[in-house]
Amino acid sequence: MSDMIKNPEEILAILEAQAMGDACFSHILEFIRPGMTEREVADEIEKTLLGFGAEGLAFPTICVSGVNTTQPHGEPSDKVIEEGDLLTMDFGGIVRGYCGDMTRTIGIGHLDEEQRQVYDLVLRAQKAGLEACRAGVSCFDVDKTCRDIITEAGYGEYFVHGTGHGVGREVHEAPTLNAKSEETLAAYMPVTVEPGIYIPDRFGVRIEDLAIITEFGIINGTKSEKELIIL
Ligand SMILES: [Mn+2]
Repeated sequence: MSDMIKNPEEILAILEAQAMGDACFSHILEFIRPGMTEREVADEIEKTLLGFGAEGLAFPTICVSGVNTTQPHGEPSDKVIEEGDLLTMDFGGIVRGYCGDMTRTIGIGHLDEEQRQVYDLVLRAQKAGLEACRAGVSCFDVDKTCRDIITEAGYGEYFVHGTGHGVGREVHEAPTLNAKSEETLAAYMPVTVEPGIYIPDRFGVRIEDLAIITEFGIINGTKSEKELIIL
């Protein structure tokens, strides 16, 4: 339990790592052009985090586009980022030993109606999940909040992973926020909220913030825009 609850020094390091992620995302929005490959963008994300002074990467950067967004843990490839693609970027740096972790999905050029609808659904679930987070709430219930919204909209079978996880020296720590969770949130636990929908052979969307639990709700360490961005 005490490992899940972080002290002020740990919380500040995590928030700093997350601020670094926000600054990186802001730079990447300026950097991305259609015609670049996933790998080029992933390399720029990693170079930017390290350039900001990250001691290392919390995990290998995920940067996937088009049909590759259907893989929640896909690796960046030489696929060219094209108009009409969704692009999912999941990344984090390490600050004073502690990990950042954020995911944003953006559109390139133009999106179709279903891509927009699924994006809005994931965003609605993600916001509801964050609102459900506070000390004393069970992790199961946070997952259920997100999962019910996605299931009621008919996409439940495509939400193929848990809602989130604790973060610390490791990017994936207790508690887990999923349908089997038995932990209860407590003040000063850092947790991610990252629902996703992955439609086979079509596209996927994931949106992830890293928040600090308090008695009254959360301190969201992730400030980046999450209304749909189309470049
Ligand atoms: Mn995560």
